Amino acid sequence: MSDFLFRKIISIILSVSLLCSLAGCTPAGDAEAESVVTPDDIIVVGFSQLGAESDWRSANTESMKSVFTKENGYELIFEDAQQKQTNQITAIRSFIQRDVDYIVLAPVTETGWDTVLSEAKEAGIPVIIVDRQVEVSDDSLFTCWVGSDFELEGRKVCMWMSKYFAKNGVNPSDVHIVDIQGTLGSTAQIGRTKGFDHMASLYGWDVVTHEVGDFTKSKAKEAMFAILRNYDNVNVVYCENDNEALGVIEVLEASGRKCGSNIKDGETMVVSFDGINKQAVSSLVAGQISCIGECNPLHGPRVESVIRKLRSGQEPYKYQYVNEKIYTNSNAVPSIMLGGKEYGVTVLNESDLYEWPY
Ligand code: GYE
Repeated sequence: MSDFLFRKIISIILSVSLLCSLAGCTPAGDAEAESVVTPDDIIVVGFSQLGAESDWRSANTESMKSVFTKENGYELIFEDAQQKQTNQITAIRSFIQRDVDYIVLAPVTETGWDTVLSEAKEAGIPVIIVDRQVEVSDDSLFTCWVGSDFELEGRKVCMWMSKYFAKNGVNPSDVHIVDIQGTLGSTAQIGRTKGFDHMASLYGWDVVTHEVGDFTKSKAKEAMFAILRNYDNVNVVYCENDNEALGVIEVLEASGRKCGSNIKDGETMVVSFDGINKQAVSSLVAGQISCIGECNPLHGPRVESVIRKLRSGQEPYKYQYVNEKIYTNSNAVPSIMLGGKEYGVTVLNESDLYEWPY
């Protein structure tokens, strides 16, 4: 190569590098040096979330999204099914097509999962179930489940009510209670209704009716309107989540009733589950809601710990239950005993609202 040509090539390379550094780009050679995490290191997680029907659901989604980030070494593919199982099945099939490393499923209802989970198993992709459970013919179709004991939640809230009534001289036969149920067929609804039916029968309460509230404020309002049109003796409303409780309170107060714990003096007691919605927790502190069974939505870290265990060759527990509290505004019932275990009751007040974690 002539000396002139060599100098020409060098000057072209130098000017391209200069232009690149001015424009902020780096020549291919440097790009490798800058990328600390290679695509092979990224763990791809497909998450099928059932919807966005409640504050609990939003907190659950946020918990997952805040854990499965690029900074933590993940790529999260998030699909919101808008309460439709068919959308969840489609999402799982797309995860299989994309050959993700893990599938996380928050199932809208318990049944109808065998086929698509068999396809995931066939593809060798572990499936982690969160929140509600799946009813399948072969439990090897999912690796493990993380969530709440919903029947225990229901029994705890009912036992709190029973002790509260006893403390305040209310006869069980004077309790005329309705159940505003969550999404029919979901584990949370099945468990909370089962806990309610068992304890109400045990205590001898008058169960006036069950109506579907679908875990939403609007549906719960419709249900409460229908109940007030058809019955005039209801004095306790068991809501299967906070969003329902807020709708129920609106309807009760619009009909001239006072929501509170003193049913002997004509108030209507409202109890609920979750403890996420700030307005609901404020209503508890104000006395409109008498008791909330905590339902913890923060499953992101729990799911990540399962994935870490699987990647280190450990086998996670098949069913992982979270511990949960009972919230109230009164120290009349400091604790309850269920199945030989004592559960403390947490009394909330104004100051707790300022640091409420959701
Ligand atoms: O209680 C409710 C949500 O499955 C535990 O679903 C969850 C329930 C929760 O819509 O707010």
